Amino acid sequence: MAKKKLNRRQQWRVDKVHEERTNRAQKRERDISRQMQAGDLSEEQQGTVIAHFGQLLDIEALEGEDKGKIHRCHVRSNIDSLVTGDKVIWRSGKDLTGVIEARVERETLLQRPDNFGNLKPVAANIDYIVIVIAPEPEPFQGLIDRYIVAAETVGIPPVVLLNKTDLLTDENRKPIDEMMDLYESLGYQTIRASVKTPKNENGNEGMSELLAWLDEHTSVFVGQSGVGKSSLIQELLPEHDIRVGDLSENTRKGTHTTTTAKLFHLPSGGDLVDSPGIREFGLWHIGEQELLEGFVEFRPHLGLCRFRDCRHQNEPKCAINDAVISGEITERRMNSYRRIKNAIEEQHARGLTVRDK
Ligand SMILES: Nc1nc2c(ncn2[C@@H]2O[C@H](COP(=O)(O)OP(=O)(O)OP(=O)(O)O)[C@@H](O)[C@H]2O)c(=O)[nH]1
Ligand SMILES: [Mg+2]
Ligand SMILES: [Zn+2]
Repeated sequence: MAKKKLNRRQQWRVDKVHEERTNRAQKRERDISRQMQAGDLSEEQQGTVIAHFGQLLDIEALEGEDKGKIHRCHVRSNIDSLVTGDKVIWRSGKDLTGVIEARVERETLLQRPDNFGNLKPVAANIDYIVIVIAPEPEPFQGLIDRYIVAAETVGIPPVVLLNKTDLLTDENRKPIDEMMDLYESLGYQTIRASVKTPKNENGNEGMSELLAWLDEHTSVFVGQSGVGKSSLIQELLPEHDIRVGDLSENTRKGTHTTTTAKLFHLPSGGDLVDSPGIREFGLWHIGEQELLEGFVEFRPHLGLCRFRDCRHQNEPKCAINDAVISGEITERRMNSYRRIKNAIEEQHARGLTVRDK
C-alpha cells in the first residue's frame, strides 16, 4: 500500500506531536536528575513490573525496607517497552515513586501484533498460558488454536481452562465437552472450574485443582472478554478488590472490563497475571513453519510430503492430508490450521507486516 503524502498542515501537526513528546521525555529526565542530585533516590535495586499505566509503571520492591511495597515509577527514555512480569533495576523515590533504570533479560515473552502491525508484549517471564473459555460468551476454537500456536512458538505450555461450568446445559454441554476432549487428547492440561457453584470444603468447583496448577509458577490468564478471568483471580484472592463486569445484555459478550495486565501473588508462592480480554489474536508475526509446528499433532508428519514445497492443500502424497484421512489429525484442527493460514496470507497481501518494537 502506497503511503499518501501528508499535506503541510498534517505534517505540521505530526511534527508538533513529536516535539511535545520529546519535550516531555526531556522534562522527565531533568526531574529524575534533580531527584538524584537531591539524594531522593535510593541505590539501584531489583523489582517486578506489576502493572503498566501509559508512561508510568507499578514496580514492586523485591528487596530492602520497602520489600513488597508498590511504587509508581517513571522509566528512563532509553529503555524499550516494558511489560507486566518484567524484572527491572530501579531506584525508589519519595512517596512510593521511583525510576526504572534497566530491564533484566527476559526468560519468556508472550506477544501479539496490534491492529497497526506493532508487535506488543502481553506478559514476560511466564511459565503457563492459561486460556480461559466459558459456555458464555461462546468459545471459538480458532481463538484457542491461535493462543496455542503462540504459546507453542514461544515455548510456554498452554492450559485450557473451562470456567462457568455452572452454565453447562443439555444444549451446550456436548460441543464444549468435545472441545475440551480434543485438547486433552492432544496432550494439553485442561481444567474445569466455576466461581458460581455451591462451595464445598475445597471452595468452588475446580479451584483446588487450579490452585495446585498455579502453585510456584507464573501464569497469565488470557481469553475473550467476559469469560471470567478476573472473577477466577478474585475467587483465589478474596482479600483483593478486582473489577469484574457483567456481559452485555444484548450480545451476551464481555464488556472489556480489565484494561491493563496486572500481576498478583498467590499465598502459596505462585504469581498470576490477569490480562484484558481480546476479540482476536493476530498471528501475522508467525512464520509458515512455526504455524505448522504450533499444531503439535502435525509435527510427526512434517517434512514427509512428496513435494518439498507442499502447501498441504490438494497435492498428491501430502503427509498432512494423509494423516487427516487416517484420523491422526482431526478435521477440526486441519480446518482451523487452514483458516489461520488464510488469515495470515490475507494480512500479508494487504501489505500488513509486523514491526518488532
Ligand atoms: N455463571 C457464572 N458466571 C461467572 C463465572 N465467572 C465469572 N462469571 C461472570 O462473568 C462476567 C464476566 O466476568 P469477568 O471476570 O469480568 O470476565 P473477564 O474475563 O475478566 O473479562 P474482561 O476483563 O473484560 O476480559 C461477570 O458477570 C461474572 O460474574 C462463573 O463461574 N459462573
Ligand atoms: Mg477481567
Ligand atoms: Zn503436504
